[in-house]
Amino acid sequence: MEVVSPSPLGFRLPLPPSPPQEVIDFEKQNIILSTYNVEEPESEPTRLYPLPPKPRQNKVLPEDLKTPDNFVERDPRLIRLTGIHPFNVEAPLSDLYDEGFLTTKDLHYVRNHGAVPRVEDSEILDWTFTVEGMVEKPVTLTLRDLIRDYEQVTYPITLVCAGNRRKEQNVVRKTKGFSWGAAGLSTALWTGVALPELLKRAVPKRGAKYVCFEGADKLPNGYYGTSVKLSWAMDPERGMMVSHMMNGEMLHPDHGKPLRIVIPGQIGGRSVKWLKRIIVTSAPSDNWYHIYDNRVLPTMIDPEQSADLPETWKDERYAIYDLNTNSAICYPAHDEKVPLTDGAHTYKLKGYAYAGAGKRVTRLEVTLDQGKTWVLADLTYPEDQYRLAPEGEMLYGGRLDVSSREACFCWCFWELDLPLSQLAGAKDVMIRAMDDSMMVQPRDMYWSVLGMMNNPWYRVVIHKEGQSLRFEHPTQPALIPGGWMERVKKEGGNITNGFWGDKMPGEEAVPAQEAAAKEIKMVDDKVTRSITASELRAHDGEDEPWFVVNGQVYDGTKFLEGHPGGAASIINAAGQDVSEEFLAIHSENAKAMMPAYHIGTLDTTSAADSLPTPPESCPQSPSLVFLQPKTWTRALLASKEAISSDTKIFTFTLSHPTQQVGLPVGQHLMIRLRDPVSREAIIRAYTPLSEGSDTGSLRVLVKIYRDTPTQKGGRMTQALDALPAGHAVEFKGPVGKFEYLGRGRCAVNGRERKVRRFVMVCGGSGITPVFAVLRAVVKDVQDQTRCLLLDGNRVEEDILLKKELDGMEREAGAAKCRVLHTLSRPADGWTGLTGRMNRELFEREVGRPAEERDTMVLICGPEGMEKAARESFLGMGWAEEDLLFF
Ligand SMILES: Nc1nc2c(c(=O)[nH]1)N[C@H]1C(S)=C(S)[C@@H](COP(=O)(O)O)O[C@H]1N2
Ligand SMILES: [Mo]
Repeated sequence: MEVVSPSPLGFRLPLPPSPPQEVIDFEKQNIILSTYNVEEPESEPTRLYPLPPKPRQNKVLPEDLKTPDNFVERDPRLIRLTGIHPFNVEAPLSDLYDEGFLTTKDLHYVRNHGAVPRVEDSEILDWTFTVEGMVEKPVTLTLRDLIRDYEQVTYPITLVCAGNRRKEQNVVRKTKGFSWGAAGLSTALWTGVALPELLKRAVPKRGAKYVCFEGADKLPNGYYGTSVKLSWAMDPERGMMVSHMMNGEMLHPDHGKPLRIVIPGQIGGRSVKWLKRIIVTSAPSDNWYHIYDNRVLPTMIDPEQSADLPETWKDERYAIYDLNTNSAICYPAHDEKVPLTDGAHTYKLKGYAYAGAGKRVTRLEVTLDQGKTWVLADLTYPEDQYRLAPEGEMLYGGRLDVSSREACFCWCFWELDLPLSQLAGAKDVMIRAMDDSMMVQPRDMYWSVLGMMNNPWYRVVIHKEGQSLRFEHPTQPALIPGGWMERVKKEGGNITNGFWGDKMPGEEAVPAQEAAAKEIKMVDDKVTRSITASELRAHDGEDEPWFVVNGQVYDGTKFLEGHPGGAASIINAAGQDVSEEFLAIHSENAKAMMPAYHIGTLDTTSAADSLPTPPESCPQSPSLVFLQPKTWTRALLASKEAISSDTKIFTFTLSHPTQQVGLPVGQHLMIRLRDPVSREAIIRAYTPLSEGSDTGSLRVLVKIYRDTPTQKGGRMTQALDALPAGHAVEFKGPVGKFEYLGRGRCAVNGRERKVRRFVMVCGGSGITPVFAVLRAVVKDVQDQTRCLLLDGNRVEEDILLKKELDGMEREAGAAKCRVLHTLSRPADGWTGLTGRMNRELFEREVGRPAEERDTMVLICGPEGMEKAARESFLGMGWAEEDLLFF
């Protein structure tokens, strides 16, 4: 049931459905009524300031149905910057500009670090949040309290993501952030309570210096949270507010429904959505997202280094608060063509500009000769029209009285008419804005590891094509190709030479080859075939499995036999775009093999016939079996138990207590973790300790390779180690070419083989797949297979699962299960074998293969050990097919 106020502007302002006595209650609370039953603003002639355009009625989009955001209605025009989920989007730049000063919820950019918290309309007035920490009077408030007990205000505010224009940085050099175009900003009328009012009532204590905000969105590293200075938060001129309405409607779920912080003049990242806590503190927020996001580190720190610099990340001097001055050209749009012959003599260039910290953009200049001479553009500040509203003016139930405020909270627009002949005579057009502290946008980019606050002169290249001009922006958002930056780079230009990649006299071009040196070539240049998505989909099975990496189609048929990861992983990829996974787990050698399997390029021109987007991971799957071969499934980290100085057992909770792990003996699963800022995936294969039939939880033993002063540690293992309990991790499987079916029956790449004996050779954490097979043999008293395990380590403490191994030997008897440990650096008192896993050891303990060829050697360990084992066994007369490397 909805109570909707009729509005010629098209605002739909539903009252939360509630029992009748609640409605009566509402009527008493005329503030709430006036908040959600907004009177018609346009009918009054005094309103000379802009009001938002009519919003659309959107639907839940099909691509969102498979994600946790499957209840959020969205506008299909928004460009997704990080795949399907989480939702990070900007509008096409022209559409954003065309909406005018105020952006509808339809086209407002969205930056969600994770899933959108779900709050029903009927619950919003009961939403609670706290003001706590260093305050005399901590309180818990409902949204109802906030509306009833506090004065409401309405301000126009532009939010800008610190990543706005980041794609340009990514083209120069990949940063740890995804590729925003120039539409990562939007303006709306926000209604709520001024933050100083709330804080004043809570009474900050002496020594309090910061205000932290925390949202309800639980993310990989905790709830989203950040902080700002208390002195700013208390300053009415700064305009910080707690807001529950945007453009006269309750907040859209993507924008923080039902309650958020809105901070004018600062980067969007400080405006916490789905607000649950306001905490007054003496120190800046220690929230992970406050420290590892929204910062500009010094330019010489590269992505690899940055991983090792916790103190640098925590340095508050690098945290971004106020926006820097920035601007963009919106018209001419990218790829816009302007005929030179249709009689028009001038072209109107148009765009936006903004300054941070309440500052004002005081000039915008345009150059057609790369900065030698400049022309002033006309600036308009629609925001100023709100300052003229009469005293006490109300809008959407909030006081819109900004007449006394000098600060600028919004973007402004610039325009310049230029003769077409001048444009035709120039190779490019560039702009720069200046603010009221005379700071002017720089000519050169300041590249930094997160790629934030990018604000060099905005440059549009002019191409003369016959009787028309074609304009080329620097980049296009996300992975959309186009823009002069990528083009010039591909042509071998050095786009950071200070001249936009133009060759300077005496400057050598960067050979294109060298520019792309580190990228392994995965295509066969002779292949010219174009393959449609339906053709690809017809090859989604085991005969002729085709798959896509980076837009290229590969036929895996000839590699089913030889694939070290087993045929199954190719078959599971069939018919899909597996770029991310492929690139994350394959070595440069493996990538170099790809041209041999390249058969064509995926045709992406026909939208109707597009590839199904890879399914998102399932948060909770009702199915009986946890591991799914084609989709990632999530499980929550329940606990970490240290079993040695560098090894931990990670326990994950499955979707329900009776859900089975579902992993055949000898096979592996894949674990995927994502960097929460860059969204980059890390994927590795592990053999869990849990058996396939175990239910409810999954245990994985992981040796953590920590960074040392001389050597980089493991990315995955350190990331896993840093995970807090409660964090979701994604799994997929099974994978692997070997399976132990029991009682001597093995399958290698699906082909069955009988063995009487296993020789197991392993080192370090290589024990885990071997252990799974050994355990299966020992557990089944009918299984007659004999096993010899050779386990090599450095010192006794390094031996993983020693107790379990010794226990199995005792239980089965040494005739069936013999375990030998050898140590390369034994301590005094060690009674087992000593020395490395080498030919001598293998000759002594294993020797030549038997006549019957009834033995398989299972090998898993560090690269050097595996190599020594291969050479030794082949040297002793063993055949390649008797050796199995996990
Ligand atoms: N709780 C929460 N608040 C958040 C974020 C988030 O992921 N979670 N993203 C931040 C960032 S980086 C930006 S730029 C703005 C974007 O606000 P919008 O999505 O309403 O445009 O929200 C900020 N507030
Ligand atoms: Mo952001």
